[in-house]
Amino acid sequence: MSRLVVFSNRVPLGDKPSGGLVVALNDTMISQGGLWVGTETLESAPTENGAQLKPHPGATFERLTMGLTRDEHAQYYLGYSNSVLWPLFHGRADLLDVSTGQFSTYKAVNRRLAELSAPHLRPSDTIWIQDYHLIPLAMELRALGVSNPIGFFLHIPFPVASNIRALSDNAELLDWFSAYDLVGLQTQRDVANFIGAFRSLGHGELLPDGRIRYNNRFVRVASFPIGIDAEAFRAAAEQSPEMPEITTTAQKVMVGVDRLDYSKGLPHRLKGFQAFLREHGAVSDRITFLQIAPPTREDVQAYKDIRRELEQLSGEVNGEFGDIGYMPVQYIHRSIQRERLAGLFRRADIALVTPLNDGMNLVAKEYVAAQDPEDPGVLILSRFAGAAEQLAEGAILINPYDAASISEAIATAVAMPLEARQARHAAMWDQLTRYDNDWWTGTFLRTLGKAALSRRTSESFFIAAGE
Ligand code: ADQ
Repeated sequence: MSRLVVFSNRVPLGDKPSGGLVVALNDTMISQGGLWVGTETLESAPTENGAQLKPHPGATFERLTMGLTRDEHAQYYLGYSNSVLWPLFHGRADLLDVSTGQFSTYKAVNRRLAELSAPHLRPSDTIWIQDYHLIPLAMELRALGVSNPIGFFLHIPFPVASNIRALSDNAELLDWFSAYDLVGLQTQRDVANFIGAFRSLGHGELLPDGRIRYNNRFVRVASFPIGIDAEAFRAAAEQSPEMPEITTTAQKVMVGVDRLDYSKGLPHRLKGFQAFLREHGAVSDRITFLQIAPPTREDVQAYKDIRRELEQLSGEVNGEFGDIGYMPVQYIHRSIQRERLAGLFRRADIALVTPLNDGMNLVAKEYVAAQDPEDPGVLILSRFAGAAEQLAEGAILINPYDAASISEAIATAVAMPLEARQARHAAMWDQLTRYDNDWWTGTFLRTLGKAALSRRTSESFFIAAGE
């Protein structure tokens, strides 16, 4: 059997992995073994580049990391990855923060990672590269003669062509993607954007079999919505301890859990709750809205701004509607353990998930998985989350830009009868268990195997035909 080699910016080094990508792949690596390669920012030698990969023994699979200097961390990770690609791919070209050196460092880090990893690869390996930090990696590996099947999965949305035009070097982006055998995206919407970008920016040709031909390279693109281990999350929720945080006089608890990121629509969420309290507060049961939002990427200005805005808004809502013994918004600014998170989800009557743009949104899936099927809570979900393609039948879909839409959804959720809640939950549970984490990895890797075979056949045909 072929060995699986995963590349991602971060490799799980502690015992408890966190973050959607790492959680999803960690289970696969534990069950089938393999090699996981990533980066790590060096603390001790800030001016030295890592000259070789560092092994991290102690897991059931092999782990190797490449050290990044402080400067590389600033230019490659905080810079090009998170101040250019992240806002651009989330449709926020207005937040692009381009500065000199980012683009060349981003490419240089990818090149060095390819050079240091190539000697560790075997001819029969299947290579799976993850997310926007490492888009050029396949092209760099190919340049070193690596001809293994190489797949890529993008965890965030794929942007429309007009947004890609905001990248000065957008032609290179298409070159990078075309070095893969298979590009996996979260949704059908992303696949349409990907094909559109190749057609309008790069004169790519869509072949009848669904592949894109671009500069005589062949890349297959398809959607593989990332899943969770729903049964395991449900079991964790059943066994989870009580949640002291939600001891409250309110009769209903509504929850939100997100990294503190501008793509998650957190201010919109609070404005929607504020609209609900203004419209329905007097007649409805008291609701506490518990928002857990640990900070991330705090060195990036846009993240400092969103934190300030959110603190101000929650103070405003509490000032307007708070009472002795009742605080409408509880805003917790830290991470909590997955087991406790599962218990919190199960206890919450409503989840409010309002991203302005999101690849998938695993919190929405985890909330559904954690529910008691006999007495489930209600999911309110933005139509801009990738998860909305799968969960439309069971969730209340909202437009996060419209506070009245959120307010009405909360009112509907509060009043929803048991039977309707059960039926909606059953529809979503069916999707979660059908398209779970094993489905995601298994389907992607099978499709990659076939795509690599057909690429070899087509490319040798074009070489033979002298094209
Ligand atoms: P994220 O943007 O990080 O992921 P999400 O899909 O919601 O968003 O995954 C976050 C993960 O972190 C979830 O498993 C959640 O439980 C956990 N988490 C969040 N806040 C937490 C907290 N306060 N304490 C503990 N755990 C917390 C990116 C993309 C998404 C895509 C995933 C996976 O942006 O669109 O769904 O990758 O592909």
